[in-house]
Amino acid sequence: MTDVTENLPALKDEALNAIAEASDLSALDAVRVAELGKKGRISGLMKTLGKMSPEERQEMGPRLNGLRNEVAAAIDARKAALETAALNAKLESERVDLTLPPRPEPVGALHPVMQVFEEIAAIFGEMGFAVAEGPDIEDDFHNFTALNFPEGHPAREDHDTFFMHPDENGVRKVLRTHTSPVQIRTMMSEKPPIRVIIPGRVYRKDWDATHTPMFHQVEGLVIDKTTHMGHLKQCLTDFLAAFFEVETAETRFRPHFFPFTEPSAEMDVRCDRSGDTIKVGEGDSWLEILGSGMVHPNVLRNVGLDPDEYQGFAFGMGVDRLAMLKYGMPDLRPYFEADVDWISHYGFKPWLLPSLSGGLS
Ligand code: 2U9
Repeated sequence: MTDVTENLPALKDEALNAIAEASDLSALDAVRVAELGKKGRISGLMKTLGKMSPEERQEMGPRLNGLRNEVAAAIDARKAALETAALNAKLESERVDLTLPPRPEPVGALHPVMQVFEEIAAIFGEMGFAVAEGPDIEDDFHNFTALNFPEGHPAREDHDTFFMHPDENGVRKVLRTHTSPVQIRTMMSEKPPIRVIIPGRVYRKDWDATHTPMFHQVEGLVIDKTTHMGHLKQCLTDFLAAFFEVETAETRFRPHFFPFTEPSAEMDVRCDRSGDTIKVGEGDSWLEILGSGMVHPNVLRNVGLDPDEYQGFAFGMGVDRLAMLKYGMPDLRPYFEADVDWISHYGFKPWLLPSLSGGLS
């Protein structure tokens, strides 16, 4: 035991010197391992405590503990000093030169369809609507059955709709053909009053000059006890004036049919087509702009709402076409071509979020 006792001061000096001389974090860690690691020198001495007589242990225990703590504290202090030095060196080498000219303008921009999504959300947000979202891959119940689509409706055919391969039970999921399943999900999970809009991608087997197999919709839903067709008309008329950034818009309903609304109506907006671009809010022409109606009693029943107590309206609009109309884009195809020239011409700065007070576009 005398050996160890006599050597302890030398061992301590050696360890503290090695710590002081460690010039970086990895050298310091090597000292830590050599002294305090599992097979380290001080750890080895600690292990000898078990074999000592009680009297020896009483003396050596506190001395060895003290040594270990002192060395550990010296390592911690050196580590903090080295870390501070490393950080300072890094800050020094990474100093920002504010006199450098800015980088060239980025060519990327927000796609007009995304801009129009933001604009529509800003307008309806101001009217008290929340935004809801749901999955692109849906089941038959949410996409068709709950929405009062009869068996044998053309949209249920492979010809019009993308179906996934059947699962182990033979059940086929579907790429949603509209965002309406999200309204079903909302009505099943939230209590009226409900005011939501749903922006999203939808999929149909259409592919020609004016149709793409994936396109973008915004749908909306209001459910309470008193909302009627008059509210529907004013809500959408106000929306169109705000969207096309005109004082007032004039609209008219044309009777239509959808399985999920009764009565159903398409809405036209007064416009001027005499020049190169369509001007909303003036002129002698009408432009078909969106579809709408009062939520069908069967749809309310399907989500567990009593149609004698609750009622409301729904609407849907194609966002790709709205973007073409508002921003004078003549062709739908470049939307999906990732053409840098096109996006830098028609795109928007992503940090300029549209708002009614700050300006939509
Ligand atoms: C529920 C109840 C009713 C959503 C509606 C339309 C009318 C409509 C089209 C516009 C152009 C789709 O993109 S488009 O081809 N949509 O005309 N959509 S009412 O009605 C609903 C939705 C959900 C539960």
